[in-house]
Amino acid sequence: MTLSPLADVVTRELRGKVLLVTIDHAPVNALSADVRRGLLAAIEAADADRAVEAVLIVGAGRNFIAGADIREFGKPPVPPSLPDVCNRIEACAKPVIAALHGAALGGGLEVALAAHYRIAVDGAKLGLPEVQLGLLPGAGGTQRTPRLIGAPAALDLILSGRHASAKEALALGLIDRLGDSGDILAEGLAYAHELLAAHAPVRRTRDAAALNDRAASLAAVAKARDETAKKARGLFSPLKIVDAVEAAIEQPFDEGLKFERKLFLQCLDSPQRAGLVHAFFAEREVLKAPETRDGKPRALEAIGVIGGGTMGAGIAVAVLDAGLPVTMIERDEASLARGRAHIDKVYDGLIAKGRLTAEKKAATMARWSGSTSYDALAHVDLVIEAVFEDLDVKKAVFAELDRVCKPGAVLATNTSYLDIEAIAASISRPADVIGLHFFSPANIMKLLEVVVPKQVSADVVATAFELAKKLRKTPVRAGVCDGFIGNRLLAVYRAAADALMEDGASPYQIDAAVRAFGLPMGPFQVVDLAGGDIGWAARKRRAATRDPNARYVQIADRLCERGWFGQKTGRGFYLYPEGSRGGMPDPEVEAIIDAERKRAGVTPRSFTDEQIMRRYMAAMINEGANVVHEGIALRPLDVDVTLLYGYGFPRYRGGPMKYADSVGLATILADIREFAKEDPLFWRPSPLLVELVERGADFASLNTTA
Ligand code: 3H9
Repeated sequence: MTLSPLADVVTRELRGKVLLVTIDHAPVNALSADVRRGLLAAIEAADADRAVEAVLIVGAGRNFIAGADIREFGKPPVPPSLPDVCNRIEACAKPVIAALHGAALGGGLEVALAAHYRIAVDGAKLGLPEVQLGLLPGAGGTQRTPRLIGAPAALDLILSGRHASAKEALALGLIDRLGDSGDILAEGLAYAHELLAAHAPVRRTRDAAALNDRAASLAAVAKARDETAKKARGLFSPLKIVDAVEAAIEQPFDEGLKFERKLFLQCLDSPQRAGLVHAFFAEREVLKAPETRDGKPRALEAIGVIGGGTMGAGIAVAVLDAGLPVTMIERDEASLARGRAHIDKVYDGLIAKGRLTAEKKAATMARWSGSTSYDALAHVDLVIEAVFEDLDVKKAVFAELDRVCKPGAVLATNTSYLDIEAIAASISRPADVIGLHFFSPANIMKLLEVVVPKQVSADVVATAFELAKKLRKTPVRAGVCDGFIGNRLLAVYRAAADALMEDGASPYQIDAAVRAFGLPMGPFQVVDLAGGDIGWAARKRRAATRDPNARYVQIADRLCERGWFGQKTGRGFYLYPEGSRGGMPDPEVEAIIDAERKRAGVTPRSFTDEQIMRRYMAAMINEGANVVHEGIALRPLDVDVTLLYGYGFPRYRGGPMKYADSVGLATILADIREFAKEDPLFWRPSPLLVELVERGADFASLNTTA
């Protein structure tokens, strides 16, 4: 065996007449500089060595190649570039075969496309997911893919970023052969020897003919451009992808490659790429809470859910969908029937849309059982309580759980703000108590705040993270405080929005500015969707402890006093005429706001959308800094993931803390100090923000592994 002198992440070994080139760069064989150098050297060596008649490229471990090394983005480029490596592979005078298993994604698939023949085995995932990172395939993917499989299929693959199975890849013409054993090396070698025996020629994808029907290809581009313009919602790279594929049709291969490179570099430079790459790593980092290292997950075979309201039923559906059995507890038969009906409604909706069959529903519901007696929970491993938000009610539930649950059962509360420490302290096994804060609708929303009281055992936290994995949720570790991470930020940026409204901006302008920033809905639309009564109840609850000197905008209360709770009552901040889903501005609401301004002695002034967003984001970021400062969130990235997965924050901005870094913390702090001139109590700079600015540091510097 000859080891490459340059890097042992790529090894070379002559197997008969075939040079076996193995990429062995854990964890996922990403194409970092060493790998690129090793690949280039291997091809040079193959061309120079008369004993070599063909080259076989394989990946060691679970994947072929997961793509470019994402950690290199934004750093100075190190040669050789991936496009050069791919071109060199394609130019090899001897047949190059790529054998694909596991991930063959992004640059990994581009390496395979530069090879002359491709074989894959079951379980392989082929795709060009660059769009999800704000990029486009930048190593020939936009030029070779359409030449190989045609413009419509290439556009679909590149614009969606989805993974195709080996079987689909064969049908598309992306690979030549589907190996039927799981042994990728044996399959690859057998294929290489077969090609040699058949004197198979070097066959370059750049010369492939799938774009020969020029008119049809251009029509596909026009259609994709149209659809992308409608769907892209502020994203930069999708339209560049369409342009690059168009160049594959219009220009000679080498010109097309140059054009692709130019567009790739533009995407690489964009803040959206930085935001999306941050989100990619952040959503993996949140999984590494300290307790997941120290604790060992307990069994998770049977789950109990207390309460069959919207939340309880949503949680039950999430658990059932993960293949686990659920025992639901309600206080009487009628409530239990309502709980079951809530679950039926979710599944029947899917059946109506053709996304579920009646048989599948029946099989899923066979895992559901209900009872009005807590004794039915004696066997469960984990219980999630989702009853009325009242500390005494919850404590009564936990007393029952303490009585009936087996030793070691995890006892979780879905409270969104109550003191979990107090709940834990009220029973005999506080180390088993944890918060699992789901977001509504619980079977759809990806965020799960794992709220960790002081006395809880590490095993219980590890079990919560394991549950999140089974439910395909994104868990974020949070400490105990009013609102945890997400709702605590929400309360503050919502207060900033209320102040803006009383100071002169209309709720409709504020919502529009927030949407233009990239969120799907503005804060007042969210209130109307969730139900104004919920926030009203919380405000009344807090009234006694509210600082009498703090500004309190009463506009929402005036609407609630009229019974205008939003969509469910047909009006809130917006009007919802019969049958309409989107709201309409309501002149009566504007009149109420005017009256409130007068009552509060405020002379209304106008705000630009930019001024609105500066305040809105400064409030969010400042409170984000506070929750990190207090240890409620482990790191700024935990705040980012919470907002991305639970509150619709645009992924391409990476989250509020990443956004703050991109604006510059000194600018954010200067804004806060400016706003503080009007309301110093509300705009108190977070000590963490001040400290970071003084040190010239950013939030990213705190994003080390937990
Ligand atoms: C591209 O290719 C651009 C080119 O077109 C042009 C260039 C000129 N780089 O997800 P996991 C890490 S853009 C660096 O937990 P799984 C990951 O952070 C790229 N690191 O495993 C994690 O690290 P840690 C296009 C990477 O089995 C560890 O590997 N490619 C990369 O659930 C395990 O990851 C993509 O977008 C990378 N490319 O899933 C594919 N990928 O342990 C991105 C992963 O420290 N990757 N890591 O937390 C994936 O989709 C999944 O990771 C994959 C494995 C499906 C491969």
